[in-house]
Amino acid sequence: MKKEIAFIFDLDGVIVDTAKYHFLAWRNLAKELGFEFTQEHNELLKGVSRVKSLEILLGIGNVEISEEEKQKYLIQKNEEYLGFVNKMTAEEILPGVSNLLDYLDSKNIIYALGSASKNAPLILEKVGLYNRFAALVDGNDVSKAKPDPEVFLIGAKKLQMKPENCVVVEDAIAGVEAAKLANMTCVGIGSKEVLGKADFVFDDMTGFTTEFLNKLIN
Ligand code: B16
Ligand code: MG
Repeated sequence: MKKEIAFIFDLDGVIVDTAKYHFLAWRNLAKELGFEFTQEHNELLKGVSRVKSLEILLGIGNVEISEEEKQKYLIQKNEEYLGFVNKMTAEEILPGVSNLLDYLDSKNIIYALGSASKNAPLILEKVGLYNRFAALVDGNDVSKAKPDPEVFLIGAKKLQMKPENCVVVEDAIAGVEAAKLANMTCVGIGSKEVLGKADFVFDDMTGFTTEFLNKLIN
């Protein structure tokens, strides 16, 4: 086991904002099922797996459908979502991310991805970040969704780092809980009121100043 620090990044809401594309695809599905799906409703799906997201959406609309229909709608929603993902470019990398990755590279600090998304590898490829991560853990690798710590523990293992030496960057409550259950330091991206369990909270990724990073590392 190496001693030094490593980072594990969530994807949606941290590296890129794919929530807006999830929203458009889920909203269209809700429309088809006969009810309205709002931005507020979309907040409930952040960091949540695709299958669980559909369950929440159906609950919002008070709609009951068969297992077969659920499978059909999951495919339909993902196909629409992929239509947006396929148009993504490096311009969609959130402010602060590239500077942070450059800083980590300059200090030889390794980093992994820890995302609930099964589309994570494709998204990273689209925005040109795929080759920069030392390890990827996505929705295809986990059997238990956040807030279970599995995704981050697999990430630490792949990086050959002890959990307590890992820093997770997360925008969802479930993700912050998962990081703390994994015994990792957690930086929350979003509002302090929502992500209160994180060790540090920044409004966005530009919060990673050199001063903060130097303090964290030393
Ligand atoms: P997919 P993260 C999560 O990504 C999203 O926040 C969540 O809204 C989505 O349902 C989930 O990925 C699954 O995505 O349908 O692409 O497998 O925040 O964990 O990077
Ligand atoms: Mg997220």
